[in-house]
Amino acid sequence: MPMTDVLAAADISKAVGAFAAADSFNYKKFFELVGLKGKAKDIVEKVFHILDQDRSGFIEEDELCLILKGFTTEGRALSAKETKALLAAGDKDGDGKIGVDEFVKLVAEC
Ligand SMILES: [Ca+2]
Repeated sequence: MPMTDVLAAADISKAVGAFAAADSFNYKKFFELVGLKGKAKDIVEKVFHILDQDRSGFIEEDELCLILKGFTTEGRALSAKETKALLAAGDKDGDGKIGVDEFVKLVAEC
């Protein structure tokens, strides 16, 4: 499923564009701009499953690094620092990856 089936293309473009500068990524602001803030759980879960590109049931560090590309091919890869910070924010149980429930919680924090 393309991300544009779930979120508006204009919002995705705006959100990804807002963090084009290196090390500028702010997940709270990003999830707000992309239109995920306040969305129903099933919508957030759909987004999670799109970002889980290998369908492992988790967003691992390599997928997290490419989270912006998961929204649009025009997105940049996150830096190692940004990826670690996002993982630290989302990985509530400390297993080194983000599960669907953790992702829902992370978005709800925005
Ligand atoms: Ca995965």
